[in-house]
Amino acid sequence: MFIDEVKLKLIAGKGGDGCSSFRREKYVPMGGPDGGSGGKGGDIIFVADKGLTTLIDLKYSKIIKALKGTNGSGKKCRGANASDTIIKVPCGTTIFDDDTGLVIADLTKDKEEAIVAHGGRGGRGNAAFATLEKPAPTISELGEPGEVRYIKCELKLLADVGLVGMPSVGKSSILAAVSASNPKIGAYHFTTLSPNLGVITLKDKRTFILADLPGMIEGASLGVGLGDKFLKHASRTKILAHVIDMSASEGRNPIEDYEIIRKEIVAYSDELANKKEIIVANKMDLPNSKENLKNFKKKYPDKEIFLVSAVTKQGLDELLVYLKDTLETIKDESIYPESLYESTIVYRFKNEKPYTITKEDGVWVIKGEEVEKLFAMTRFNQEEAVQRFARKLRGMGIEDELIRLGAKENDEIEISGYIFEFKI
Ligand SMILES: Nc1nc2c(ncn2[C@@H]2O[C@H](COP(=O)(O)OP(=O)(O)OP(=O)(O)O)[C@@H](O)[C@H]2O)c(=O)[nH]1
Ligand SMILES: [Mg+2]
Repeated sequence: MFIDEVKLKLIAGKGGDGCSSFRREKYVPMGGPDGGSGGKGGDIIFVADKGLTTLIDLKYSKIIKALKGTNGSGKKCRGANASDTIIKVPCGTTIFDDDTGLVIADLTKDKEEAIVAHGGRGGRGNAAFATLEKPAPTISELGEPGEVRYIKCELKLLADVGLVGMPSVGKSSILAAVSASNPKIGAYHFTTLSPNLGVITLKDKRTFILADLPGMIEGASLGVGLGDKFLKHASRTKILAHVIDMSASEGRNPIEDYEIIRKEIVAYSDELANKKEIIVANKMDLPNSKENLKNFKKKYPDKEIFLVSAVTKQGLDELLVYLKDTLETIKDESIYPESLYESTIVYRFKNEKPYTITKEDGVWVIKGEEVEKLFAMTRFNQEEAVQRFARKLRGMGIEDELIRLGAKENDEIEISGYIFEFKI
């Protein structure tokens, strides 16, 4: 019901290119290969941060791109690895692969992290290709492209504070007065039929989520009125803000109202009954409120009571600051039981077959992550690199597969949009 959702394109960093170079020193005419490898491209890492409550910060960034690794250079200098790009999300964020719909990671606890898009490895420099048979290779690789992924982040919003109380006491009015949320307000009972959420931002920029729940009446715990459906929502909050119409409009009695709702809360569950509760005495702008408040305090001398008016906004700022301060003292564990979540899971799916070959308009089209990666990392202006490319294709069984499918010498082959001639 309250789901915050953001879709993003991730482009992890490309690896730095490898370098082809040979040692040049005085009096050493034929120095060996000394081209260094490129550095690794930056990963894109998602980290859970308990200071965040929504995905709003990500709403405006459609593409996230990580940095490229530095190229290798002569004297066997390895390029520097790029720093990773860190994206903070609230605890409880699930990250899906938007192409497959499968879960990539579930970040539930503070500081839990998952690498969602991997940076490419650095291309090897020619020094790395030297062997006994071939001590002076010229070949070097380009950096591996970073992983590109389309993802969806989803966050089931859990309210920190729930406004509970009888119908028409002003719960929705309070939410509307303190947040950008725009709930329906009405002078009749059960105006609110399903919970409304609002993000509260204090002057010092701290935030929390306030839920305006449907009105409760006698028998709610048994399903009367809107029933126990929203009592379940109340169970997942950290504080219950029990709203009382202190003006006793509609011929109400604030003490009775309080007792009826308390009875329902206690009947619903121990967990709910033991939850931190404060009393919000609303409609303090109306006559009779002061008198009723006096009686209420006499009956409940130890209760924490906040005097407010959703209409004049009196007392609301103090209420919000108190709620946030108190939230910070309540441990998360009581709300998010350990058993509800497994720890981070990161799934990676590899294609079963490393490549596919199709014939389109007389051209053999080869597709596949491995082949395309090999293509992207090959310097085609180097004779040795081209030979290695052909050797690798053969190693993957692509040559045999082409022959099996009926490919002939000099047929055209396409990889990553480039055309080659098939040589057997
Ligand atoms: N004078 C005055 N009227 C208020 C105040 N707060 C709410 N009201 C009025 O009380 C009526 C009910 O307000 P709502 O905010 O819809 O009450 P609710 O608790 O959300 O009601 P349900 O959704 O039916 O449970 C509306 O007519 C509001 O204008 C207040 O502080 N002072
Ligand atoms: Mg309402």
